[in-house]
Amino acid sequence: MKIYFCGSIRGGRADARLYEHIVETLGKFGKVLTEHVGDGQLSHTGEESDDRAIHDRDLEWLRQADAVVAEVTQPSLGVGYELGHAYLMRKRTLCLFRPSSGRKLSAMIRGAADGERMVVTDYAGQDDVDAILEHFFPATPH
Ligand code: 6K6
Repeated sequence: MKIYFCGSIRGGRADARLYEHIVETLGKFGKVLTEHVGDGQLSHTGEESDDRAIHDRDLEWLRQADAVVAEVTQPSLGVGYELGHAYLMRKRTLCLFRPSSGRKLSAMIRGAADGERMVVTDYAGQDDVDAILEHFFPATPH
């Protein structure tokens, strides 16, 4: 199972520690292709790198992914762009949103959810992540 994780980078790194926790937990369910998004040391400017190379590499990883998980509380153009692509690629997608942030999730994300292929889950924080992921990822036979 290849998992593409999305979280804000240039949109702001306030939730970076939470992303780190989600990426770590996702490791139980498969290979996370975008581990750098959960790097707590990464600043909002991202590493010095070529933007086109980042874009093209990320879209290629997205194509390869079996599932997409996004933390969508911190608004990010890049995450929204990735989710639009994931939707058109018909990827199984889980969006995690924290209403306690005081924000309201974009209608273009919540309105895309069908509860099956595209799931939006409201949650309180880090302690809920494990149970939500257990529920989203079907148990794999050993
Ligand atoms: C290299 C290592 C860490 O960061 C970098 C350079 N920047 C990016 N590298 C990889 N993916 C990126 C980078 N910047 C944005 N993305 C993708 O867009 C990630 O997959 C995130 O889910 C999303 C964040 O978008 P912004 O608009 O918040 O930056």
